[in-house]
Amino acid sequence: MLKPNLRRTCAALAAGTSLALALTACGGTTKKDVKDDNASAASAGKADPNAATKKGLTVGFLPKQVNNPYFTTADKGGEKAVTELGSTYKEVGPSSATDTAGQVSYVNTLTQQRVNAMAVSAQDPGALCTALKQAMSNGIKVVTYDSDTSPGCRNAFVSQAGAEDLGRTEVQLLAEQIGYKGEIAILSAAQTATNQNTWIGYMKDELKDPRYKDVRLVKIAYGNDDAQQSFQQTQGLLQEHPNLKGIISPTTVGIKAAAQYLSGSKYKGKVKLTGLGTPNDMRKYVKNGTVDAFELWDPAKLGDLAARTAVALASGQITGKEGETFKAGTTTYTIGKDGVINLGKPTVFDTKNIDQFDF
Ligand code: RAM
Repeated sequence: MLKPNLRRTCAALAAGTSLALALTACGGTTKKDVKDDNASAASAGKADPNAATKKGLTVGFLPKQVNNPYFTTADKGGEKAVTELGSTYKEVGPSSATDTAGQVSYVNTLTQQRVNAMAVSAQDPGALCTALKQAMSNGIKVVTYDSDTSPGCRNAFVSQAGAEDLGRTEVQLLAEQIGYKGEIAILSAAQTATNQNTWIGYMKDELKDPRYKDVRLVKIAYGNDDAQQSFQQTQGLLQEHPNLKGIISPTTVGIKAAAQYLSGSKYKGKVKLTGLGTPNDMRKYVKNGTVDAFELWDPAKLGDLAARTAVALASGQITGKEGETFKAGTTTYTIGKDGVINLGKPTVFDTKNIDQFDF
């Protein structure tokens, strides 16, 4: 934490001079700082679970991508919670999920605007680190949600569901659908996305189990959370691997584009597709027989928890250390290893239950 007069100097620098100069002058960009990215960023201060929830704060949300319906729903959940808690919500962010430089400059903008806390879904685990550390050294609380950076670059990570659970269950869902036999592929988001890469790691591990001995992962393609690129990548997968039996797409943009392609092709119902999608995007493809089952958590609840975590950090009720607890709405959450807070379990959607969901 910077001394108050240094904080003022930093604020003046950030407001009046080039941001690069301000950032260098205010620390957070040295090699030494970046070195312990794996240590938790939980501040040395002690949490006071009984501290009052502060009002009048400003909480900035910075999703991977602003025009992605998944983030629209998640951030609306965040906005509702921030407003309910008596603080001000704002959202900034790039329109492409591969605009890492854009995300860095949005972190710097929020820092310059002196928000009290920010909730960030990282496009890339490393690229944002220096800017996030800069924010934290200016007293801003940093929560990652949906897609993490390194533990040392934020105070806490609000995870949508256990990463291991998500990776393994997607393989289980697809393997069941293809009768545990045949070639499969993954259609992911950006090649640098922390969340997708973590899930893919667990998918590969799950595939090592002997019950998948006849299932072969032939390719991981990247559609960059762009509808057109994901559509073309699906087409390319089928051309390159005519015997493909199934695709896992752990991204709401990817699974929708893949479903759209399959549904209008000779592969409809023959090449199985599962992964992470929103019920509203996927309803049509479940009903027309393109998709049997897929999964997701409720993005609005993720945004809600990210907002409540940000406010709890800014109020001093938690610091992000393992074992601390705090109340978000009616639920009490315990902070786990490396400052990770888990929202809960994902829901599997199929013809039987999809009409009960509207997001
Ligand atoms: C996309 C994004 C997001 C991911 C979901 C499942 O919208 O890549 O990060 O969590 O899919």
